[in-house]
Amino acid sequence: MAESKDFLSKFHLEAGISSKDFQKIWKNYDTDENGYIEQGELENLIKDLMMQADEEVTPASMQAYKKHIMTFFDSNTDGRLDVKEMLKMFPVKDPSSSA
Ligand SMILES: [Ca+2]
Ligand SMILES: [Ca+2]
Repeated sequence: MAESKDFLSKFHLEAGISSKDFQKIWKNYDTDENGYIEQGELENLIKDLMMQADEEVTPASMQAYKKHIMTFFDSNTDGRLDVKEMLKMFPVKDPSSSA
């Protein structure tokens, strides 16, 4: 995986989701509701994405995906994902209510 779009197409995210679905995803994974997806929360998200893609979840692949996501989506490199960064990972089709 060399590009962020490879990641998106692998998990069928490139087509975009509704802002409602984005809210749902966000609430689902930001379990401590602090406004950031941290490493542990990100692992849950990756696990679910991999299971959806019928991919075996191993510690090695988990590490690889985490690194990949952080490289491409953590644009301010603070080691966690905020809403803006998550929106790059889950492009929203109707951005009106997501800002
Ligand atoms: Ca959090
Ligand atoms: Ca960040």
